Amino acid sequence: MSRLIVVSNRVNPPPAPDQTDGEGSVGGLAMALAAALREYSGVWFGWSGKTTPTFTGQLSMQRVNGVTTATVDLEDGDYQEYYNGYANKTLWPLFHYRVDLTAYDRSFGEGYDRVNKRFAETLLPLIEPDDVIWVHDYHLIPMARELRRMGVTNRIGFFLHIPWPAHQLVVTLPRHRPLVEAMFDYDLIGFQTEENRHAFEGYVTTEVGGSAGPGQILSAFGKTTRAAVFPIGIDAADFARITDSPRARKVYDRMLAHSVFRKMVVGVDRLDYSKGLEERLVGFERFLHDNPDQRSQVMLLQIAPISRDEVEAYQDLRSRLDGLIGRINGAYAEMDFTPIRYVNRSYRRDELAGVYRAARVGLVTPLRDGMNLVAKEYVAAQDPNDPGVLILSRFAGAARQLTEALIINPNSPEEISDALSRALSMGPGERRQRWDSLNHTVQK
Ligand code: ADQ
Repeated sequence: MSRLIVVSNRVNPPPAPDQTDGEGSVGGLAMALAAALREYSGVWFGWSGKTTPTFTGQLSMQRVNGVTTATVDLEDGDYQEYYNGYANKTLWPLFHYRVDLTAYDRSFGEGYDRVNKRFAETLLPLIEPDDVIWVHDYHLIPMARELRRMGVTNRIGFFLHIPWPAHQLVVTLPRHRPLVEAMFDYDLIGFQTEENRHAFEGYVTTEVGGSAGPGQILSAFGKTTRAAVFPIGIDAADFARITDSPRARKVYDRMLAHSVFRKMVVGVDRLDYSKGLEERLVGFERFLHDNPDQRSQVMLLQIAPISRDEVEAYQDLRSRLDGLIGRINGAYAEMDFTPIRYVNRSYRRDELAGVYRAARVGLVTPLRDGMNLVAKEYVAAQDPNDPGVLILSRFAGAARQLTEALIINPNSPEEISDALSRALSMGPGERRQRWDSLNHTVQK
């Protein structure tokens, strides 16, 4: 059997379900890969999370929870230009439709190419002839190009965890063409949704005169690749299992005890501008304003671990959120109660499961999201006899699959407010019916 070599920016060995999540392991990619990597023998290669004054290319190999990891340190300048720069200040905002936050510095693009080349050179000695290489996400788009240049002929696949944006956005990148050409060095490209795949195909056919053939084959730049849709899932059975664990039950009991007879609405997101946190809070504020009779019966728990804190846009968001939450709590709090509980830390998976289960409503309102695994985790953690209601943004990839959620436009505070009213008053029959269908999808 051929080995699997997974390449991603960060390497997070599969966490045991009861393992405390460290800062680095919060994120959808880590959780999703953990499940896949347990099944295959192979290597997980990427950045160690550490930096050094100059690049050494020194590989550090470890075996953790049944998976071999191989990591390399980044040079300080590379970290700024590749990671904080091109990945998190250029591609991330642009691919989430935030042209206003996108930085187009040339040095970032150069750092990005340099790091991809360095990663490829470091990985090269580990590759055996039959290995299948699977590269993840927007940090590493040129990885296959660099490997091909070094003569690697193995099968290489790529999965994009974030959206592929509309053509008009892609072309705002000064070097969009080489970036897309680099995608054609993969044998297979995976997208989260048909909409994303379609946008990619649109770029290829209209911008560079490529063609789309049968079997999802795309041809351009004198090369062919296959571009298909593979919506990412969660290990749903495992998630349902940990929801039943003693730790999860304890958290569940604690949440009920501390919600003082109120129904809990929960949000769980990395603190990121793509997640629509401000819009969610304004929607909740609108709900409190429009429903005075409900004010004493509901509370919002927002868990938002700090993310990419070296990037200014994230610091700005954080202070805006602090202000907004202060304002809403100031206006609607009682002496013994605040409507919004806001927490900036990570939790263990089993603890999160208990929180999800204790919440009558899961409120997931990204402005753009490749998929959104929190929506799926919320569903998987519900009590089949008394499930909660998922409110989900139409702009999350997950909305294409989880059609029985209450689907909303997060830009509209009224829609969020109305969906909250509806969810909080929904009877057990409708809740069960919707959940059965959602859970079927998540399990599948
Ligand atoms: P993310 O943007 O990180 O992922 P998401 O898919 O919601 O978003 O995954 C977040 C993960 O982090 C979930 O597993 C969640 O449980 C975990 N998490 C969040 N807050 C936590 C906390 N406080 N403590 C512990 N764990 C926490 C990217 C893309 C998504 C895509 C995934 C997978 O942006 O669109 O769904 O990759 O492809």
